[in-house]
Amino acid sequence: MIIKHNDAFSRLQPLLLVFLLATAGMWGMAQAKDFTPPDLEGFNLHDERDADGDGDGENETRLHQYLNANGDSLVSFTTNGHLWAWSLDTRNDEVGPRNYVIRDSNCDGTFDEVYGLDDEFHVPDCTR
Ligand SMILES: [Ca+2]
Ligand SMILES: [Ca+2]
Repeated sequence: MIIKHNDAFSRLQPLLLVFLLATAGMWGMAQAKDFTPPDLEGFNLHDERDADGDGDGENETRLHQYLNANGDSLVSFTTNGHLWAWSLDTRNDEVGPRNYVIRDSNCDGTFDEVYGLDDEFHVPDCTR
């Protein structure tokens, strides 16, 4: 179980590193709406680390990973005090609506974009 969790966590890194190639036509970008942040009920903090969300070599984004008893993984993304994204990676369910990233593109507190776990997303400019 631990290996599975670590694998799920580490695979977020390439998503953060590759931002220049983010495509405007991706699934999440076409939808602008209000996505509800995940419920942390049953989840416990498992790990924290810093990551580079804009490719400049500085790890400006704090990741908090939470796990529940099923091995489902929630990760929050925080830069300069703004929590701007959540990802949910549901164990034993590699596709579909229970695996996603939601992003607040303009720091207004509303998560207005949704991505697949394999999509590219990056730190919003408003966190600077
Ligand atoms: Ca950076
Ligand atoms: Ca927003």
